[in-house]
Amino acid sequence: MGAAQSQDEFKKQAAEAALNHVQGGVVGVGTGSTVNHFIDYLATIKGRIDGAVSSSEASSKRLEQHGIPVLDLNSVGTLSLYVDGADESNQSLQLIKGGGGALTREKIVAAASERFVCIADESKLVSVLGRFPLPVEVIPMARSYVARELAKLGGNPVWREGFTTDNGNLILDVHGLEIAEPMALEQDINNIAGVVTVGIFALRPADVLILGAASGPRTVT
Ligand code: ABF
Repeated sequence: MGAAQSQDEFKKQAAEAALNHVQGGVVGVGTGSTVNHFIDYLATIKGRIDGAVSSSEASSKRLEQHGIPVLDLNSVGTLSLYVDGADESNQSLQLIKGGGGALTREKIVAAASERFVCIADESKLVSVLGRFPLPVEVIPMARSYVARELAKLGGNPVWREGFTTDNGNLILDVHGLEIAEPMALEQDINNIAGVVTVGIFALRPADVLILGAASGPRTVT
């Protein structure tokens, strides 16, 4: 089996294992290829849930294609469960997210959920966050200003040209960071005028990390 094929198998493993956390009600659903597998598995038990709150237009479309009702977060209040992927996780379940560009709505739904179950293949577990370029969603008119401020923090920001988020904003991907203090950096970047969301999920980390691997799925808490 090729590396890419096995990575996808590991994503499926984690996605399927996340079904064990579904206790009915309304489920918060993230974005990305691992979550796409979760949505497909969720469809096999859709009679046991009332619907989903989605973190992106892409996930909403996939949910609706399976006949799973997509509900407005404003109408459902606190969710008991949020399932989403990540680009990186450290051992404290602090994450880098946003490779798929959905970080703002992902962070909102994660914040509104009691339990955040992160699903990933084992390659996403790292000792120090930052090898994956850090996504930062910015208001278009502030792109250059925010880029200058991010450079002052030691990063090399690159505009994700040609990409607009579901919220009509732009993304800067910040290369060259070694994020030894994820919570501090999340707060520092949050405070830059023009930043909508930074893809560090440390102030609100995942509660459970399910990693797919050759030896089978394992849970980190
Ligand atoms: C999403 O999942 C994004 O925040 C993150 O970039 C992505 C990971 O993608 P994949 O599951 O395709 O590796 O939540």
